[in-house]
Amino acid sequence: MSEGNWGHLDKNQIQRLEEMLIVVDENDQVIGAETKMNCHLNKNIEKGLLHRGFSVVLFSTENKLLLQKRADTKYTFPGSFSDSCSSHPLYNPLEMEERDAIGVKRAAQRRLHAELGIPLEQLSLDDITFVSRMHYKLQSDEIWGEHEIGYLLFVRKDVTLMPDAAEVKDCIYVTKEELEDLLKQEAKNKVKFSGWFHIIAKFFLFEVWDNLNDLNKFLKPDKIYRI
Ligand code: DMA
Ligand code: MN
Repeated sequence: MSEGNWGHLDKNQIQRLEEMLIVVDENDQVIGAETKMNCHLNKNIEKGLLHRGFSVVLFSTENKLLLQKRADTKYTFPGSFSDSCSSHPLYNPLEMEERDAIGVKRAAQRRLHAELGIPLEQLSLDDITFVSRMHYKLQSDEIWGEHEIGYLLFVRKDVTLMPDAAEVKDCIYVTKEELEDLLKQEAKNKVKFSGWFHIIAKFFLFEVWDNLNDLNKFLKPDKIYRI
């Protein structure tokens, strides 16, 4: 594999490629398990391999959105701004429990703690709202990509942050106007955003932002948006 696509990964990221993820069909039914590495190789995605993931959009009580800038060592979209925290539930009974998306919420709580250092006692499973699911396919580079049923999760809480530099390069809270500004800067190649953040921004984020006190109309747990 060429340096640019593989050589930027550090030991932590290489080791995490061994995690076992949940392989699903297009209706999000579990059909097996596969390593994180195999799930994210374009050559397997081209054959249809699909897995379960999640993205958390966390808003402060002042209505600012928490963005993270991914570490330069991430396998996909290194150095890019993204939602507050995205990752994958693992292939184990606790994170596969489907009632009220509780397994995915457990995975989100685990990663919000690991990546952003949010203390577990500050963020309970009840603080996490499952909004809906999106099915999308994205290329990061020639080698790596995403093909997921992604659970969109919403949190509105003031939390303490202590980001892990091995995962997160920077964390910022933005207003809607500041995010619009950053997205304009991307057009000038000054900053980058992850591919899935663009999907979330286009289909949910700005509308959700205008309705932070009443999310009910967005809650569609049985629907899978095909993007
Ligand atoms: C991937 O996030 C998940 C989605 C929803 C695109 P990530 O690459 O940060 O995941 P991980 O924590 O497994 O590296
Ligand atoms: Mn993924």
